[in-house]
Amino acid sequence: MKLLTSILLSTLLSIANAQFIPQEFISGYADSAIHSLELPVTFIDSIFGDIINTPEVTLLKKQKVYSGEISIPEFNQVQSSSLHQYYKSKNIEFPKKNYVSDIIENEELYSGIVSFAHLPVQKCFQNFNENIDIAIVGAPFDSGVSYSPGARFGPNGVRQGSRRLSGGISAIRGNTKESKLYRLPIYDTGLRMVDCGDVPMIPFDSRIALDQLYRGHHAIHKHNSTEKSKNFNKTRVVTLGGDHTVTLINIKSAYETFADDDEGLAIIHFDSHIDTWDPKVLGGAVTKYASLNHGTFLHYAAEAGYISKGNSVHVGIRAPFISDNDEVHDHDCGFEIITSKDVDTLTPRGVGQKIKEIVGNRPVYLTFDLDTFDAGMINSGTLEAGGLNSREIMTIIDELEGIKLVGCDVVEVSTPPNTIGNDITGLYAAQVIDGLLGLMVVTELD
Ligand SMILES: [Mn+2]
Repeated sequence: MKLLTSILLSTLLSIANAQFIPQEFISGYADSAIHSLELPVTFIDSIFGDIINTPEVTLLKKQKVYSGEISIPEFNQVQSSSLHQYYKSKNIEFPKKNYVSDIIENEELYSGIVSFAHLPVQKCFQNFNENIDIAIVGAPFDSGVSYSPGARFGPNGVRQGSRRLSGGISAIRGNTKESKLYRLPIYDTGLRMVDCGDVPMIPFDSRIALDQLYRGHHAIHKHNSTEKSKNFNKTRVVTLGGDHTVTLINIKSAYETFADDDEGLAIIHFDSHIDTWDPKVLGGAVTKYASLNHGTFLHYAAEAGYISKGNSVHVGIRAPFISDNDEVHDHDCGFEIITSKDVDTLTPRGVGQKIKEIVGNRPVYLTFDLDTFDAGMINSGTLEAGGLNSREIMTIIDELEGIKLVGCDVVEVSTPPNTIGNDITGLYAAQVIDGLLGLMVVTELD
């Protein structure tokens, strides 16, 4: 019994030792010689010493020196290295607490209140004496969608996707070294480009919402351009959609501002769908109100005389026609068709050249439905397989260098909350706008 008690007691004591007695005591806390050692300051200590030299680490270092594992000269050797001397002589001097110039001027690409490509934010619906060359504006609206909603969040999604656009020179802008786009720093040319924010659009009644957008565009078009702009007296607008219905208003306002005759604007329409559907076929069988939607707006634009017939083209078409009459009706609205498979045979540069032949010298409005991209790449209102990739699209857009672009939009950018893939969708949409801005800028410079 006595033996058993002794074993039990010694077991308990060893557990107590392991768990409750400080490590310092076990490894020689009592030895004041170790504690009184003076350690030299190393290179790493001089930079990160406050962070890494906890009491435990310091004690460990002293033990290693005391045991002879590391010698004081070895410490000194590191200390006297040139790097260490450099950092010692270049100690950070923090600015005075009232100094804020770096905070005001040096915004990082991932910080700040988000505008498109970090452009300055301007109140464009007022202060009409302030000149603007190119204005970005959001149209957060998706009440005209036949399939999947979410594009009301598109303007925000595009801006989020544009955060790494800003100054700098793209390595691949322009398709040849002879192109004026080649190495053009489009955000830094002296043209005044601003982000006007969004036109608030009510979600409950498309008629009210589209009228709000019209008045927003009309207000922006009241601004004059700066002296830097060679060919345009008025501000040109780039709209962030929004479902494709908003393009009817974008074209209407651009037509009223820039059409130089009654012939209408040449329309370049990137999309997987024709969007000229007869309203009696798509939506309008219910009410007149329902007849204007994201699949019929180009019918109405043609009916209103905004489209230059024979000078307009769809690019990327592949979705099914609804009726046998669709192609005939589309041609009556003024369009030629370049399908997504035509990109295989013509090549992207060939597609660009064909588009330029079709639009000629007409003033051009370009509208880009994000579903031109292949379904696997982005989120949009009506995704379709068999689409284009981003490099093909960038090449086609750059090939359009020289067209008279009076306005443009990127629409059907579906980036609703809590949805996977929003970052890529926004990034692709922003990249298309970057290309379109290049086309708007390149013709205005000496
Ligand atoms: Mn569309």
